[in-house]
This record gives sequence, C-alpha cells and structure tokens, in this order.
Amino acid sequence: MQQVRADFPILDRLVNGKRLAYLDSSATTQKPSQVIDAISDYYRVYNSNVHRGAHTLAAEATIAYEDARTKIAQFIGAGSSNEVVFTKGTTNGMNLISYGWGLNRLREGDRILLTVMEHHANVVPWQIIAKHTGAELVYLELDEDYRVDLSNLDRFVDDRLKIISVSGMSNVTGTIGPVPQLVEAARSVGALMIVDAAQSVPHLPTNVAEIGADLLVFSAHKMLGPTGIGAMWGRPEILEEMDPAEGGGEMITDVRLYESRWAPVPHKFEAGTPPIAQAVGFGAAIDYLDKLGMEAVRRHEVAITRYALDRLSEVPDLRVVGPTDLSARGGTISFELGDIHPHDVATILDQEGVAVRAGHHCAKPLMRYLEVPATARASFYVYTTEEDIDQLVTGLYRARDLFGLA
Ligand code: 7TS
Repeated sequence: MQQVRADFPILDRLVNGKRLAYLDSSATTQKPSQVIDAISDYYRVYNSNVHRGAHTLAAEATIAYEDARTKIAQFIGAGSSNEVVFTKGTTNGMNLISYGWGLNRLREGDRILLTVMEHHANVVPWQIIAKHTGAELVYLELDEDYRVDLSNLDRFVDDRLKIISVSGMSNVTGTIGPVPQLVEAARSVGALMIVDAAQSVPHLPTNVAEIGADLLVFSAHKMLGPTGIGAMWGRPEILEEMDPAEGGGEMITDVRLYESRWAPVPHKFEAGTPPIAQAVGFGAAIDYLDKLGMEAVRRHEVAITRYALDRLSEVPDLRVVGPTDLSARGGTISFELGDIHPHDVATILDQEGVAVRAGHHCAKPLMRYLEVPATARASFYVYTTEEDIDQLVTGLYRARDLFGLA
C-alpha cells in the first residue's frame, strides 16, 4: 500500500511545517487524483443535468451517473443497479428510511432496536419517528471488551420488534457490529433489518446478498469519494414498498394537480437534480478500491491497527477505548491520555502535523454509556503508514512532556 500514498496529492503538504500524518479518515477520507480528475473532467467536458435533455452532454452525464450506480451495485454484491439509491450520505439515507418506512408503519408499542454505540445518524431519526408514531427505542449494550453484548437480545425479540438498525462498525471504538446475529433475530420475527454501513463498507469486503439485511446505507466521502453523496441499498421488495420521503422532479412519471405517480425504483427516491459530479467521483472511488481489492484493504487495516495498538501500548497512561481483539474491530482507535483533555491532545498533535479528531464523535449516548466526556481518535485508511503511527506516538510523548506527566 506504500505506493498508494503517491495518488493522494494532499498527503504531500506540510501542516505547521511538519509532514502531514492524516489520522482522521473516519471523519472523511482523503481523495486520490483519480477521483479529483474524474470530477474535474465531468465539469470540464460533459457537465449537464441527467435524465432530462436529448442533447449529447445530457446523454453523457446520464450514462456516467448510471454507470456509477452500476459500479456501486457490483461493489456491494447487489443483484441489480436498481437496488442502489443515490442519497446525500448515510444521514440522509437513514432519514429516507425512517420517514419512508417507519412513519406509516410503526404503531404505539412497536419497538426499534439499536445499540448504545450508534452514531447520532442512527439514533436521532428513530427518536423523531418514535415521537411521531408512539414506537419505543430499546438498546443493546456493550461487553467489557467493547463488543455488542447479545446476552439480552432474546428479551427484545418478539412480535413488538419492528426494526433493528445497527452500525456495521463503530466510528468511536472501531467495534464491528454483530450484523449476522441481528439479521437472524430480525428474520425470526419479520422485523426490518438496517445496517448503518458508513464505517463498514469502506473498510470491510461487503456482499449484501450474503449479509441478508433489508437496507444498508453508506457515504462516499468515507471511501475516497466526494462529500454530498452516498448510497442506500435495499432489497427490491422493500424499496418497492417503501414510501418516498421526498417529493419533486425526477421522482415521478406523472403529476396532476392533486396526485402523482412515482417513478420506478430507484428513481422514486431521488427527488430533484441529483449530485451528478459527486456520483461520477463516487464511481471513480469505487474503481480505485476495486483495483486495490477490499480483501487487501482489510488486510492493510488489520496490519496498521495491530502496529498502532502495539505502539500505543508503550505510551504510559494511554488507555484505548475499544476492543483489543483485532478480529472484532476496524482501524479506528479512540484513546485517553492520562487526564489531559482530548482537545488538548489533538491540538498538540496538530502542531506536530498529526491530524486526529477529539470530542464525542457524534456518539453522545456512547460517551455517556462509557462514562468518558470525550476521546481523541486516530483513524486509518488505505494510505496510512507506520510512519504516520510513529509520528502520532512521538506527538503523544510531546503532549505528556508539555502536561508534565511523569
Ligand atoms: N454512521 C456512522 C457509523 C458514521 O461514522 C457516520 C459519520 C455517519 C453515520 C454519518 O455519515 P454522514 O456521511 O452522513 O455524515 N461519522 C463521522 C465521524 O466519525 N466523524 O465525522 C463524521
């Protein structure tokens, strides 16, 4: 993966006069030249709206937009490109589902099962729908190694259970979600099974046919693509049944004064001019990952995470907030350094050219559950090297010195 770095122009820049060690890939990944060029090429050569004009540019833009959909479908093992809906990202996808499926189907007393490690994007939309419908939220907790504790699962699996929605991988602890077990639980009572795959599709080989969930959402910007676009995969019969949460142009076949007919899936869910340049960039990102191979992406991530956990274990007073077992986690490492506030840690690291995130990582329920106010977080991707980790560790020793930790 060492040669991969050369494809990422931003990694050549200096930050505060230091080599950039970009360790914030869970927030958003950097983009290779191939993605940047594909977006630029679209604007320079065939910028046009899609599915509308009869002219050449419109046809080229439409082909590129739909090609991207096909690439995404193949990348995740979908049966057809019609199973892939373009969204604005994971958050938007989850809202399309909560409104499009939950609002008209959930009733008072129904239950939505989540886990305490969910990102706000997989908590707040369900709180809103629960308020509208009278449904109830219930949560699985974590065990002592930060894995989802399934020992209480049976308690929730009955005919009140209508929706299970779980993260494929936590953006805080790196914990891989127990998707297969929850799919089985959902199946046993006919509940809808949703995967928040914002962190899992970018980092783990994904085959929706094998996973057996009903819906899965993710964001392009966390997998080398641009911001402003993501995908919602759905089982065909679920997408057919689900209501469109947004109305407007492009999502209809006919509009009369008092009623309209929806366009076929997936267009029924894509109201308005879609993010076309972003779709083109998303397609280029998929091409890039396909070339690397997702098995290789995962192998690299396991290796770099093993190296990072080893090196971090040398740093006195450093506590990792996440699983120690590499098979249970991805390359996102949250940590605390003595009693130094994570924001101070991040600021000192920034002076050393090391970019990490500090805070609650949009997972406030998890922070409360773990009884930590915030963590610092280093997160990795295909371009992360041992040199980045070494720079992080050097920076952490500097933070210790500055804060007078003995
Ligand atoms: N779900 C998970 C597990 C995430 O990590 C994120 C974003 C989202 C949903 C929302 O994705 P979006 O593209 O719609 O914003 N996570 C992070 C993060 O860890 N730091 O910044 C964004």
